[in-house]
Amino acid sequence: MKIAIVCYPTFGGSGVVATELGLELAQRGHEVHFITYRQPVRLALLNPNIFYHEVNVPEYPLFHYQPYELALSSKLVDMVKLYGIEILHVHYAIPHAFAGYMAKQMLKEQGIDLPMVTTLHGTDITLVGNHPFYKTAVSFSINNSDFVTSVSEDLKKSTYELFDTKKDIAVIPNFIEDKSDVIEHKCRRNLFANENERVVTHISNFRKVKRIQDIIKIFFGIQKQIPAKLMMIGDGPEKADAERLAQELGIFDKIIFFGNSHEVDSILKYSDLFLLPSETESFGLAALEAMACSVPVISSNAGGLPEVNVQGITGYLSDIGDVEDMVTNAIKILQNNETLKEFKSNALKHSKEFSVDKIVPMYEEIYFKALNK
Ligand code: GMT
Repeated sequence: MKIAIVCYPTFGGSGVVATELGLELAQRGHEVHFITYRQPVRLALLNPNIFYHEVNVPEYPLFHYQPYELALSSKLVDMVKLYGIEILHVHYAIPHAFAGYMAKQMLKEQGIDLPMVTTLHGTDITLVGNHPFYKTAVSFSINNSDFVTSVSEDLKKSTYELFDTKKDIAVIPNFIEDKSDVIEHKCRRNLFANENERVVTHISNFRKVKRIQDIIKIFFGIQKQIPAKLMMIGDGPEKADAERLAQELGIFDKIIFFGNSHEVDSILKYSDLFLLPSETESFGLAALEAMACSVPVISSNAGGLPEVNVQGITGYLSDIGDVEDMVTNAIKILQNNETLKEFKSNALKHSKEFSVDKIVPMYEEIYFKALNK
């Protein structure tokens, strides 16, 4: 099949899922065209089945806001015609599904029927999409997609609760590739932590929903009882406040702020615990990435997290903001080597439920249906 993928090219989860999906589809012999404003961070182009088409939005002083959707929908039409693309798969409803709909309409006028699959990722529904300024257009885009998928049961439920739609939504969980060949660099661990210290890690875009202050507070509680270091990977608006809080609590020297890193897997490989106390999380791909590297998870029980992190098996879940409970649970996991080993092994085992081989065929099935509808 010839598939166009539209996504955000940044470090965010939806862009990562879309890129990994495209790469996997290309491995399986499909022709994949990424259409977005910058080359996705995880996209390597050394594959004859992978194409990247950049959407350019020329700056024009008359426009207070440059019309990205217009440029995207035009590019989609041009690329579909040039390459004979058969399916459009948009990740993150805003504004991709809306631009996709416009492209569909333009193509229809030219006798081309382009089926559109929209994958909802979370904040496009629960935070941004739900804003009254966007809601009407998001409802419209969902209702006018040929197929809609969501990354968790919880997100599906929220979509029905928040939007005026009766559209069938197929739940296709996020997936993770096998990480067994990622090498555990003992020497790199030694750069940041002593032998006797546990390594606790967090990865995100440091937005408010991630409750970054809770992470610092949880770590504060952990290191009072067990020698530990905290690895903070990612960047975003909450980082400065987190650094300040760490200083106030006197633990700044026990925390490494890496910023956005391409070393995520290798850091996870030497981590002992992953923290994700988010306010809302449709799925929690970062938690799954941690589990695939044998790292148990302390998370909140928000959104789709209970579909990923299994209470008492792969980690623990607590109510949002219950820092004390999260510290207690973290200590339960970290306090002795035997328990830690068991949680690590459970985390890895459970991550296999979300393997590429189990999940990617679910998307292929939707594409076949879309082509034959
Ligand atoms: O919040 C993020 O981490 C970024 C955001 C995005 O749109 O890229 O992530 C959302 O999509 C991910 C991939 O499906 C999910 O794993 C995240 O849980 C989801 N974020 C939220 O729902 C807050």
